[in-house]
Amino acid sequence: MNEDTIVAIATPAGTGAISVIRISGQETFNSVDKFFRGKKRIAQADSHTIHYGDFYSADGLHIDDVLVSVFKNPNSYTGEDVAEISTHGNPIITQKIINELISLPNIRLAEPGEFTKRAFLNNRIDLAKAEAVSDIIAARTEASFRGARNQLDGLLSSKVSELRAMLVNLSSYVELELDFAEEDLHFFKQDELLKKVDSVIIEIDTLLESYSFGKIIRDGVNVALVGRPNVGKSSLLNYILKESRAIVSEIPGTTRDIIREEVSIDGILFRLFDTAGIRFSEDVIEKEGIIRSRDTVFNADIVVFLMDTTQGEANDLFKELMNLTNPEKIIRVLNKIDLNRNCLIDSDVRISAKTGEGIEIFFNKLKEKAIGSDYYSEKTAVVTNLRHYNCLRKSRENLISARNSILERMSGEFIAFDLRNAELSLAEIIGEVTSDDILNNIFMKFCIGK
Ligand SMILES: Nc1nc2c(ncn2[C@@H]2O[C@H](COP(=O)(O)OP(=O)(O)OP(=O)(O)O)[C@@H](O)[C@H]2O)c(=O)[nH]1
Ligand SMILES: [Mg+2]
Repeated sequence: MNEDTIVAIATPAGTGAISVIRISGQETFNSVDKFFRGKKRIAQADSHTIHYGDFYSADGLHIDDVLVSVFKNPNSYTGEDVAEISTHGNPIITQKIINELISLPNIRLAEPGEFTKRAFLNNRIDLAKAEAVSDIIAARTEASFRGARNQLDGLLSSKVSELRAMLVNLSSYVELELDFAEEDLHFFKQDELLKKVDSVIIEIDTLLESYSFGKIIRDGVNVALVGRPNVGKSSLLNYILKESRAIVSEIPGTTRDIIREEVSIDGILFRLFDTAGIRFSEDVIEKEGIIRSRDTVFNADIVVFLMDTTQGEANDLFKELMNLTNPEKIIRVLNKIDLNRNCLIDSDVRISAKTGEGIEIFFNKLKEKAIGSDYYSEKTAVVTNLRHYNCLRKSRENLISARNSILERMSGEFIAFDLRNAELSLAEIIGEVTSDDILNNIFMKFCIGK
């Protein structure tokens, strides 16, 4: 059990209809009772009940009428005694109440993520799920919310547990065999053992592959809009945003700085970067803008190469882009088809940023590049977190090493050692083996009160 009782505001700072203050730890109910006057003492209340009453300061000032929700250990979010005080949504009130509470001994302000950290330490949730709590709060699009929900529902955790069980089973057979080495007893033939290790590797590979998709649903996709001056990059940005965000003019070289805006298309977050048109220029400011355009291309997940029906094909620029980025990332878009429908310039999609023609097809191309074919279903475990990805890679390396030991007919000790390490790397994902450093690093990124 943790020594300290912790308190924090759990709702956003500022005014609202209601604010909630959350308290967790051994002193929770006694502390609240020092200031709360209701029909009964909170310490005597049943778990999962709500109590109306008044909250007074230590020197007898009426602060607010409040509702106190009671959750007794172990059936609470943290696994400890928890109370949630609902007040009128004013920071003056919540600040006063929190100040009164932390004036008591053994009660202090919570650190970021400390409630969830306690939930993890008290085995209320595993580490992957705890991390999903922070993702679910941070999710800004439908897809990232779905990904986090999927993880909080335990899809990744149960897949990982399943693989761990397979490995534990396997290494125990190998170890058992060692015990009977002198009697030359074999539970598995070499190829059988190999097959079992391979089946785990295949499952891990599927999870590893889901990461590129998982990263996109979690963090969004960076899209660079590039091309020669005047092809309509800023017009396209404005059309997508449905607002006149960037300056558009018939003068080539209008955009100088990178303009960055976010848009959600079918639940996926796209971060659009409108850039300066790339051409030879003597203008210092424009030149700097063009350097930035190239940087943006370099860092983009998708590069939209814009051409227009009134200018040539810009083959030289296209070649340059192919050197700056993976050609797979490029979508060639022909703009201004309203001006010349019979234009013969080759492209992946033809649009008009003026009339909106072809934009839906363009969106489909964007989604296709971002997430590929939709192999993902709500019921598949998806890896969205770099830490999990690295644990899976480590586990895979250990399995490859186990595989080599089997092929080289090494002693079972080596095989068992690798299998055990592969299993431990998986255990790290759900937090069965972790260091304090890893934990602190994870929960530091949470918001206070969660
Ligand atoms: N008819 C027509 N005009 C367009 C279309 N898209 C853009 N324009 C016009 O083309 C001109 C240039 O558009 P911008 O959006 O400023 O072009 P840009 O690529 O951002 O140009 P720079 O910032 O200078 O590199 C403007 O006069 C736009 O109104 C289109 O689809 N059809
Ligand atoms: Mg522009």
